[in-house]
Amino acid sequence: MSSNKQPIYMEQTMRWYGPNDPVQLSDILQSGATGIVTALHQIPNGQVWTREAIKERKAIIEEAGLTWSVVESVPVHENIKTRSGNFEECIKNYQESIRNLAAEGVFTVCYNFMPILDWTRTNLAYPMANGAKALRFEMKAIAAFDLFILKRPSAAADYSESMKQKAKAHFDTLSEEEKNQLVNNIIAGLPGAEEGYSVEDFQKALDTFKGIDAKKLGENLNLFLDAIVPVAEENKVSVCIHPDDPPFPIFGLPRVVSTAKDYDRILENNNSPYNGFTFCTGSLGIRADNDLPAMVEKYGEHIHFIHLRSTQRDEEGNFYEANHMEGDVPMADVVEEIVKLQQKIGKSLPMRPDHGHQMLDDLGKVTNPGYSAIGRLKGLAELRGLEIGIARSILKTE
Ligand code: DNO
Repeated sequence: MSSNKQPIYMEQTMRWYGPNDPVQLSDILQSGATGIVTALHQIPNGQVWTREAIKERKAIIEEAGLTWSVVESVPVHENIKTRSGNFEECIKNYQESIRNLAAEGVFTVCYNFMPILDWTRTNLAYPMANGAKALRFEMKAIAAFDLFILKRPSAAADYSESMKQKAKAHFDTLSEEEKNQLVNNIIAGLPGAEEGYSVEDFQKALDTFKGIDAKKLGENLNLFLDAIVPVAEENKVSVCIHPDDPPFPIFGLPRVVSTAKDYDRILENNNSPYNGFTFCTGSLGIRADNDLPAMVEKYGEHIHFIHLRSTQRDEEGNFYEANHMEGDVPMADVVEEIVKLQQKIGKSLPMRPDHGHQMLDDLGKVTNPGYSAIGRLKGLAELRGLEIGIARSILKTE
């Protein structure tokens, strides 16, 4: 990098849940973001995203002065994950959606391969010392739901004796209302999850994964990619898998996108430049064994989309969403690697400040958990400054 060269910065984006999102496109414009991350949430999982539907959404975004940068997500139907029922038709439809997105000029597609539940939290309003509210995942609440509400047949084997005791003690303190709230938080579907379940349906859904361990699910992911990546290549679409959130098994379900080893397996099977990752620091950062800056360095050319947020974990597997610059994620080190990567590949990568605390005026509003405006705006402002500072200092020293 020579000192008179302009640094390449990340493309700043924000997630927007579509016309029903309480955060409007005009609000996002004021945040300074230029890109939108969205999905056609109205289309049921497994069905084709038509060119008309894509075009219509794109026009709304462009009218507001923004660009549709990334799809998050084209959801992967559960039948694809279990390779049962009409999975072949679902895969064909997925291929068609990729073609249609490319035809309408949208070239980055995020997805995940988490069985049944997308991201999961137990508390959506965990109070911070300063009065803001954060999302939290608490193991004893998960265990209480699993053991005493869901009563999953093999649940007892999945928790230590001391966790079972904690879960029981916790469960006994919960009012009926709090129990319902916990059930809702865990299985009714957080924003973007697309599917929600009742307790009964949830157990039925779990049963469809009987006999599918991590090895099998990893194979099913590879088979899905065998069908998808060639279509992505043909249409110059980058497909980028989001890591598991949390990145460890829950409710006996297998996990296959939680570690660097998982990344290796995904690339070994389909080593295409169009096959890559949504690098989510908040999800990956829950595991102390994930070295995030090293992962950016190693997998950089396969990172097509970035979620920047931080989490604070403890030994027991509990975590909450910390301020973007605090918690366990070494944010400055991660951003430094991203800055270097972008100069190396000569490309700006789309990034969104992921989640944010519910704070200030947003405390009195109905918001999508994790996706209120002000907390994300604060995160974006901090990340923008961090990136500029790092890029300028690297330019000066090289
Ligand atoms: C949560 C998000 C997830 C994620 C999907 C990706 O805030 O990170 O909803 O978008 O799992 O497919």
